[in-house]
Amino acid sequence: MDAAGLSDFIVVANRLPVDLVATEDGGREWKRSPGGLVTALEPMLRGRDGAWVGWPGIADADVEPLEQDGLLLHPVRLSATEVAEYYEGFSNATLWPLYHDVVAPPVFHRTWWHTYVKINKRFAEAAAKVAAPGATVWVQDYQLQLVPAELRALRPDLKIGFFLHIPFPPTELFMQMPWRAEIVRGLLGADLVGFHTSGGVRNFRWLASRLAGDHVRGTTASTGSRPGEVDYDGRVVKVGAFPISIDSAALDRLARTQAVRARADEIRAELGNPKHVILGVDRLDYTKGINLRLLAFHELLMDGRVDASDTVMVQLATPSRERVEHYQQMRDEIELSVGRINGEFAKVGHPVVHYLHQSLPRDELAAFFVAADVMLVTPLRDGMNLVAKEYVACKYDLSGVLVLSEFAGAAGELTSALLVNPHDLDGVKNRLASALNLPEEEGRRRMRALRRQVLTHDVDRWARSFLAALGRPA
Ligand code: GDG
Repeated sequence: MDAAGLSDFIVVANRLPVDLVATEDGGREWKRSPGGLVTALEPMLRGRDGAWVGWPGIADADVEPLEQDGLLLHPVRLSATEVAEYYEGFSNATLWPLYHDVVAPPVFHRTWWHTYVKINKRFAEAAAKVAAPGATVWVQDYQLQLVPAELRALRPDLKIGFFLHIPFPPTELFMQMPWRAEIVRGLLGADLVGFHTSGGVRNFRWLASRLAGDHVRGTTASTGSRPGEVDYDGRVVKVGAFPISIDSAALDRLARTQAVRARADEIRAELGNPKHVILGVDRLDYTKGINLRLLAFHELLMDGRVDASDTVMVQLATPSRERVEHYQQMRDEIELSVGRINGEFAKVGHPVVHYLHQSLPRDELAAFFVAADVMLVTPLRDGMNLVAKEYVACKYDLSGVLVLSEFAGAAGELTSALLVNPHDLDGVKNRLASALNLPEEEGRRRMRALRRQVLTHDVDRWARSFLAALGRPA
């Protein structure tokens, strides 16, 4: 922070890195949300007069800016209606399904769009107010796609980066969006637009020349790790792929601790010491393909290819977006499947599917990763999928087999996983069956290759490469 209280490096995200939560006595307190993004950016923010602009997670909360552990937090206020229209509506019922290959039908509401525009302006104004002259501002994700252009209009002196954490959709799908040109122009307000994969880069470059037509003078493709360029409105906008990752070394260390290893043994014992433990860990979201993996498991049991007396499946499903209608329906379907499988194959005291609709502490999650023989990551579409990388980081003894959807961004890097097309149910069944019977030596060879990738490409490297491309070496 300089003498005027302005910051030199600012992250703008829908949520602050801490959540304001209601306490039992009717008060409120801050609770840290231990996301990967915070872990990655924290050292850079702290070392550089950093600030974070975001919503504190509670509607209608009037909160003054605050400093926490050397990091300045600037809360953006949202009313209950704004949360319903900008966040639950346009972000999570329009953009989320549209950007995930319309696996659920996106809902287009003009009022939601108007609120999205209004709130994006509010975030841009908040960032403009706290940025020092020439500061770097890094805008995060699909909730804030109009912020780059709004911010540039207010503060042309700033260096603006934007990163999309979810897939950028195929051009034909994006063209369904009634406000498609506005969104593309919003993103082109940045100096650098980053995606997880080269597919996202390609889609965006095509849409930029198609939709921001008159202002685009030409585009060059990205090569290797060098971002491509779009000449837009007399400026050069860089567009590149930056696959996000995790704090791999920290997770590897955590998994090796005596406490986590002992807990992993205990989990296996609690599950009845089966021969095989299959694990799924996801936010409860329809993009994650939870029901189809239950279906594949169910059919393998019915076919007699998997034996319920020596195999259990554990599905950890973190509660998510419970007020959005599609999520309620999907939860019902998943819980029906779990009940059906257990109804047919469980014994008293020995369920064959263990299902938790809960959020677990980080150490407990690491213990589940250590305990699992097969990890099933089967999204229909996923920007990256950090769970796949977390599993690999926890398998320090080279045990464990990762079954991974081709439609997760992570598949581009984790090529030694058993890759699967989640739309092909027989394919998923066969992959799961081969994962359960994989020769040990092949499993170790695959896991060694996966770990080499994950341990050398961590989230710190991701943040540094993005900021270097933006012209602000970290
Ligand atoms: C979006 C994109 C992209 C889950 N349950 C618990 C828990 N988790 C943690 C996981 C992981 C994170 O949540 C989930 O990250 P994913 O990447 O798997 O999925 P999204 O939430 O959909 O994230 C995605 C990501 O953004 C980053 O760019 O990879 O494609 O959709 O870290 O471990 N953590 C704890 N308890 C739980 O119960 N502590």
